[in-house]
Amino acid sequence: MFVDRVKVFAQAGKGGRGCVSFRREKFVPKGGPDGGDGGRGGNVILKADRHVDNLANLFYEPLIKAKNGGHGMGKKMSGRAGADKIVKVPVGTVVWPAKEEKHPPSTSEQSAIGNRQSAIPVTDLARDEQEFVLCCGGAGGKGNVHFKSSRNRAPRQYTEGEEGEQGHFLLELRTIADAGLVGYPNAGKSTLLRKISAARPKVAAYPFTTLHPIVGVIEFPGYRRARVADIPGLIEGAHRGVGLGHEFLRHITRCRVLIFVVDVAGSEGRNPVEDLQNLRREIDLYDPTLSSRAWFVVANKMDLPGAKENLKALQERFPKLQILPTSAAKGEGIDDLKQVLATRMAGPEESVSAAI
Ligand SMILES: Nc1nc2c(ncn2[C@@H]2O[C@H](COP(=O)(O)OP(=O)(O)OP(=O)(O)O)[C@@H](O)[C@H]2O)c(=O)[nH]1
Ligand SMILES: [Mg+2]
Repeated sequence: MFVDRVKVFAQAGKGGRGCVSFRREKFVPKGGPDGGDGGRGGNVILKADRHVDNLANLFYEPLIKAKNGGHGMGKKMSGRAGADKIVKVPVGTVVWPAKEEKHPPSTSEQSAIGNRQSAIPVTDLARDEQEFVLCCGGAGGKGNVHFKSSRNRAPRQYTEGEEGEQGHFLLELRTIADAGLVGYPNAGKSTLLRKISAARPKVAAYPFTTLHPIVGVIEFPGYRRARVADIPGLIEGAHRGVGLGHEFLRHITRCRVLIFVVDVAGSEGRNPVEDLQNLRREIDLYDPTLSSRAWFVVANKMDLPGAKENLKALQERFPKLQILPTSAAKGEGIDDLKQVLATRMAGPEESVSAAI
């Protein structure tokens, strides 16, 4: 199962209680207080790991708890620290504060996650091995050694450990990629990705073959490389939830360039010019900063009848636009596409954040 959005409840460990104890030893009468401190509670830590590709582990275990600290002991011994809970998440995971709800969230709630609570993310784990302390463990309590004074030589005071931090969070994966393929179902996005990279997304003649994002890596001469994301097909009305909806556009929000793939032969009875206009509109409805992102068009299925005329119409309608004719099936125009990508990647890096 591929999970790219999940709500969790995280709770760090409580600190251990301080100890009340007195020194008892032969020949040391009234040895004084010697109760040690409690240990700190464990932290809940999120860690980005490139070997993890989605959030499915948290879907099944949406309650993340770290261990409590141990209580203090006699002879001034501190309690042990509670073990941290380290949760591995895919690189590109963005964390938001989420609405408080009864916990743990049930599986049906998971699928119908509401809006996030705030527009500012808690963290964005965009680098491999990046760590973030989501909830801090509570400090340990103080043992009675700390309460000794000239007036009170046998203190019975101690303090409890502090509670660990806790909260509800929404974790969202935003795939890390340099370029994203956007297009109607069956336009040939996955076929293209197979041609330009070693990725092997499924290709088939029915719509919505691709059900979750897949990233392919393209190697350019000189050890340069680009990551290209293939996402499920988009159709008109996606913003209303038609087809697989807008959900997957989240995975191209970090891309520097968007590649619009159209079936230029109109092999399914649609018009490529309208296809492109609809795709642009859907992108804009999802996020206007996404529609202002650098983009170009791949006119695919050039091997089919009618493609040449439609390509001309497309070029006339969008004279300033870069349009690359390809036939992914026949492997034509693939080198040009790689070349264009290499050039675009070599350009100045516009800073593209998670576009929040
Ligand atoms: N004739 C021809 N067929 C193509 C070409 N590119 C892809 N196809 C075919 O079109 C169909 C859909 O290809 P996919 O690569 O699965 O399309 P997709 O855009 O990834 O589709 P979804 O994953 O459903 O969004 C497959 O049967 C491909 O073989 C092409 O250049 N010419
Ligand atoms: Mg596909």
